[in-house]
Amino acid sequence: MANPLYDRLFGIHAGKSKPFLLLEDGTPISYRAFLATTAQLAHVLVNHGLKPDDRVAVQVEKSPEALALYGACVQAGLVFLPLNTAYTSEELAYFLENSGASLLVCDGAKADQLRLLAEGSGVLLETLNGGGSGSLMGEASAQPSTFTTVDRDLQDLAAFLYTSGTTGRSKGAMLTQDNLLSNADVLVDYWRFSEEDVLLHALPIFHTHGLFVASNVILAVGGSMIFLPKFDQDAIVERLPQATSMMGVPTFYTRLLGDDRFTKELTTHMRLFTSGSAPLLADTHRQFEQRTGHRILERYGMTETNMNTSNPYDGERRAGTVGFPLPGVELKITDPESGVELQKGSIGVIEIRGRNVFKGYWQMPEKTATELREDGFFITGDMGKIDEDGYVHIVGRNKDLIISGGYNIYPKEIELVLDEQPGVLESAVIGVPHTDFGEAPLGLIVPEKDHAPDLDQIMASVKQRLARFKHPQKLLLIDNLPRNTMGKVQKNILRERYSERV
Ligand code: MLC
Ligand code: AMP
Repeated sequence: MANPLYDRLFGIHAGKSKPFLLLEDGTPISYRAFLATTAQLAHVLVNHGLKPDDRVAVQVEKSPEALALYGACVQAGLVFLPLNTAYTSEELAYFLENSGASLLVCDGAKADQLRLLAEGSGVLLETLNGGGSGSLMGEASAQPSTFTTVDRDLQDLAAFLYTSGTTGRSKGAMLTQDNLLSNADVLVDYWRFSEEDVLLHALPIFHTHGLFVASNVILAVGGSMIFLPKFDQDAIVERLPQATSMMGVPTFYTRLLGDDRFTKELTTHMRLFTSGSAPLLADTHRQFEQRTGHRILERYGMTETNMNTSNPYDGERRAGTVGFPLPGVELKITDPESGVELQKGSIGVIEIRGRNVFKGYWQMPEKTATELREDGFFITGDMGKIDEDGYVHIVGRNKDLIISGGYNIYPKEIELVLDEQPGVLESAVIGVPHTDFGEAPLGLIVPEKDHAPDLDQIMASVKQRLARFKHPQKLLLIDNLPRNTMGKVQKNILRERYSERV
């Protein structure tokens, strides 16, 4: 028996003195040291009585120790459940309750606030701060630096990543070892990663992009990562000369293009820039090429599927497209109503099948059944087409979703909060263009008859309950919501009417 994900991504690096992580201040962390921390953390987890398949919820700042905690969960056969640091206690309460997590690891600054919540749900609590201090590492430092890896099968669960839904309830996407490993292997080949690579890593590690696409790929080849706590333009400009490759969301690239220090000279040595998680404007693609001579390689993925398509490494990287289905990934375009496959060139829903596709939503068999077909195709909810040359284009979404700076926001979640407010009859949240984040939410409120809801009060309530990135840019009072004959709110009309009003 073995543990394929651990053995292939982590175990093979045992004893290596090569730097795995290069921290912001230049400190290198070798593979050997990283794996020792991983093993120590694995001991702490099992000493707490955690058993294979138990969930470990983690809401901490990005740090080497946080990444080692991912490795520790894999090594001990536990399910890693990373959470956006922006989530409020109310949001966190849902994730703990829904996932049935056994342990919550949080920042020390939030511990008092979360202790009650954790105790109430019978969840153990440990702290891990951005600098690596806290109770977790305190316990880990006393543990042996080797750990007997727990046996796992490729079909066993490795991670839960929560993704919001159109009903406003988040769903835990269950990802297996095979989902993660097969995708990492494909990306290594497709994007030509090798142990010579030094990836500039400025993404958060609580989502697919920063955790699986970036970190798993570098682990798979034994390369190095310049591991920045967050996207910081000064740090990027300073560290780019030491990197070979960088992965980002479109906001990274539009921000860099707005910086005079980001020159051709700074990037000449670079091998690869990739973009994903949100649409990269064709204009940004062109401007980037004009400035640096590099064509950004755009790819398309999802929490539920990891990476699906990519522009080619050697062939033409076409602006405004997400390239071709990756090897081993089947992609078809179907009619949104009938599910029948459409011909080349027609616009329909993108469906995906392959080893990359998740196992289903945790304890939501009905939701799983509506999105994951019995034949294995996953209905992404993205609208697209395949052109004459086989390139996939994403032209819109068949799901009510806003993507802001690469973070997903389901309007329903905000609408539920708005609808509860005094004097509010109903509401609609739409995505409007935002120069930095691509899109941002705007809240439209219809007051009850003869009421004048207090918008400041409502905004304060939203801020208390929902993560910062979900806060509407603005709230507007309007007379009524346009509806079609079926009674469905016509958000396209609202977008046309109010996009200019932010
Ligand atoms: C930060 N803020 C945001 C925001 N990020 N608001 C809306 N949308 C966002 N994405 C808030 C901050 O809290 C702050 O609030 C204010 O906006 C300005 O912050 P900032 O300092 O300018 O933002 P910054 O911290 O620099 O963050 C922006 C960012 C970050 C783009 C660098 O959001 C980011 O790293 N995004 C990457 C998301 C990602 O990894 N997605 C992958 C999902 S996986 P205040 O109140 O303090 O002013 C996936 C699958 C796939 O989608 O295909 O990859
Ligand atoms: P998430 O749930 O955070 O994994 O977000 C997945 C969604 O991001 C997809 O369903 C797409 O709508 C969007 N997405 C990811 N990559 C791209 C891309 N390159 N272009 C357009 N949309 C993208």
